[in-house]
Amino acid sequence: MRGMFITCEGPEGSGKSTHSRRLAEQLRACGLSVLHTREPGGTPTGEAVRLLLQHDGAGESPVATAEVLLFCASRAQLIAQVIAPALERGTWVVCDRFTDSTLAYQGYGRGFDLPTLRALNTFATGGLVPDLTLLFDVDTPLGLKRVHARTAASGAVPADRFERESLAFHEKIRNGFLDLAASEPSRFRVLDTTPAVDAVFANVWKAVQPHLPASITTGKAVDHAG
Ligand code: T5A
Repeated sequence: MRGMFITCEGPEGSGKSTHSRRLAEQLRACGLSVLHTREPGGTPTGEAVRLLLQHDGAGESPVATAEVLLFCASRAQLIAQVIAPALERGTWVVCDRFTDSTLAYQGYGRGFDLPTLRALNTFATGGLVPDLTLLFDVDTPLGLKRVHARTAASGAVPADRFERESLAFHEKIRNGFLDLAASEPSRFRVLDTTPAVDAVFANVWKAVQPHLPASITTGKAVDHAG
């Protein structure tokens, strides 16, 4: 049986990376074969593209059109090399960002029209659509505060190109994601990540549980203490 394809989306600092990793662990604890991956990245080509996009790895910032195409290039490689084969062999895939990020950041954020971006997404993915999309939503200043605290704590790593964008840009992204979720309620589940991580994860699990195979009734809890 084909695996389930779950994407985790949201603005900066919403906690999608934290919760997508934890979701993958919890699903594995239920006995499922699970692949956790991310965009941009997830393949050698994708990780090279990530460096170009986030840290001006070529020594210059990509122009907005090149930015769209680079995200799509990373996505095409990830689908062909990793996601499609995994789903085909029955592995569940949890992906940290996917096509909705292009609509939110390059569409609502940068101002490209959504039909063009949707066509490019379809070209890159061959039409693959997630079975379930978890939208991690947080008040914009709180999300940015979390990201800045993490950057400060890590010392060496400078804020990336997107993290340096204005508050107004990040507000557009957040509202864009909420619009996308409202337009496709059967695919999206919106999760407020203002509460502490454990409380948010309980809601993540509630959203995913109905999709578990009938043979799996309850997952062995993963101990996150320490
Ligand atoms: N992008 C991506 C596009 O523009 N177009 C596209 O098509 C795609 C695919 C990717 C960038 O590329 C852009 C969007 C992004 O700007 P990235 O490094 O992957 O860059 O950045 P993000 O995806 O934004 O990842 P972040 O790690 O910055 O944010 P997350 O995943 O939302 O946050 P996370 O889980 O790492 O948490 C951030 C901090 O908050 C804490 C965590 O411990 C961590 O320190 N935290 C919480 N603290 C308190 N309570 C909670 N509930 C918390 N949840 C997390």
